[in-house]
Amino acid sequence: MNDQTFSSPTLQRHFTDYLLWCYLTVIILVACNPEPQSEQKAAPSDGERGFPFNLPKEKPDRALSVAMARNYNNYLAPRPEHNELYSQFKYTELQGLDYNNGDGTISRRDPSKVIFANEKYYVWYTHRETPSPPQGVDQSNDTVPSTDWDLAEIWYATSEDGFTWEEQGVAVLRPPKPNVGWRSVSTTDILVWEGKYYLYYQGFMEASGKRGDDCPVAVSYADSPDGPWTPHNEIVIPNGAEGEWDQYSIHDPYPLVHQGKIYVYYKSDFDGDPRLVRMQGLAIADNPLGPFEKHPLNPVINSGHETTLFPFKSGIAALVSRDGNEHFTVQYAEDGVNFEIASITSLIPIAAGPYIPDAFTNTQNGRGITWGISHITNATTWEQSHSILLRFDCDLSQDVDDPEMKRHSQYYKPDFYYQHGLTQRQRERIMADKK
Ligand code: AAL
Repeated sequence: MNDQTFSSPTLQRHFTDYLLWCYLTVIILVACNPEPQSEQKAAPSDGERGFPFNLPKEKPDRALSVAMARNYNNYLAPRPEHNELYSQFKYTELQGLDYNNGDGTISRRDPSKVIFANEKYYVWYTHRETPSPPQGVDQSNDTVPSTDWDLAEIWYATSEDGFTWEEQGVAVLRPPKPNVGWRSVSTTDILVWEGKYYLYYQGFMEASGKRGDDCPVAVSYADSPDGPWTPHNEIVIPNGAEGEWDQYSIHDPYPLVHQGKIYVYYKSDFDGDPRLVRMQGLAIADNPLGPFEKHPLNPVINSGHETTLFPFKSGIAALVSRDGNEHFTVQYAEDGVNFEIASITSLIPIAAGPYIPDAFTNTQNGRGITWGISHITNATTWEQSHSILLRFDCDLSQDVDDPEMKRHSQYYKPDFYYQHGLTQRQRERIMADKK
C-alpha cells in the first residue's frame, strides 16, 4: 500500500467506517453487559482487611461478591429489619362469622381489599352456601357445587375494629342465564373511582372444572358500599386469544389507581391442569367499565397465586404467594410493570386483601400496608371442603416500625414441621430405594 493509495478518498472513508464500527462495537458490548458478575474492582490483596464486622449501611467501596453486591443493589436496605418491604406475617381468627361447624356447606374465601367508609371497615368475598360441600365436576348439578367457588355469590361484612366482623349479606347475586356469571360469581375486588364503587369478579358461565377453571372478568357498580349493585352484564376483561397465556382464565382481578389510570392486575394459568403455572398480568383503563388494554409485557409477575398489590413510594409493591419460582417474595416495580424481588419471606397470607388507605388516591408516595384479610382453603378435610377468612398483620409500611414483624429468624414448633410430613407414596419410594 503506498501513500498515494492510502490517501485515496475511498480508503480514507473505509478507514473512518472501520473506526466508527470499532467504537460502536465497544459501546454495544459495554451496554449489553448486564449486572457485573462481581463488583468490578480488584480482588482484595493479601494484606487488605476482611469485610467489616459491623455491616455497613451503605455499599462499601471495595470488591464485593455477587451476593454482597446484590444485598446492597437489590434491597431497600442491607438488613431485613431496615427493609420497608420485608415483614413477617401474624394471623388472628376472625370473630363473628359462622361456618356451620365447618361441615363444608358454608365457605368464605378470596376476600377483596378492605376499605374504610361510613366509619367502618368493609370487605367483600366469595360466599358459598350449598346443601353439600363441593363434589367435583362430574357430580355437580344446579345445586351441587363442583368446586368451593362454584354456585357462589359475592357477600360482604363490616367491622369496627378489623377483628370482629358482622356479615351484611349479599352484594352481587348470580345474574340470570345467559349473563356473565350466571353459574357463579366469585373472587371479587373493590375499586373506588370518582365517588362510585366498583366490584370486579370472576363470572363463570359453566361449572368450574368442566375444562379448567375458565372465566372472564365482570363488574358491578354502586353509589354506596352497601349497594344496591348494578351488574354491567358484560365481560370487562376478556380471555386472551386462542393460544395466548390467558386464553381460558382471568382470575383474581385486583384494581388500583396508578398514574391516573385504573390498573387491574389479574392471574392466569399456563399449560392447564396438572402442569399449571400461574403468573400475573395487568390490564389498564381510563374508565372502570373499560375498555381495558392488556399490557404488552404480560405476564408482569412470573409467580404467585391470588393477586395482592399496593402503592408503595412512587411504584407498586406485590405480595407474591404460593406458586412459581418467586413464591414467598415481596416485589416492587417503580412503573407497576417491571417487578423485582424486594424481599424473601415466609407464611405469606394467601389471597390477601389488605387495608390500603391510598389504594385509589393516585398517590406518588404509597405508604404501604399493616393488615388485611386473607383465607385458608380446605380448612378441615376434603370431604367437608370449605374456606375460612382470617386476619393477617405485618409491617410493610413507611409509617409503622414494629421490630417484631421484622424478625428474620423463624421459629416453628415441632407440630408445625410434622404437619408437613412425607406422603405414603414418598415413604414407599424411600423404603424401595433403601440400599
Ligand atoms: C382462587 C383464585 C380464583 C380461582 C379459585 C377461586 O383462590 O385464584 O378464585 O378461580 O382459586
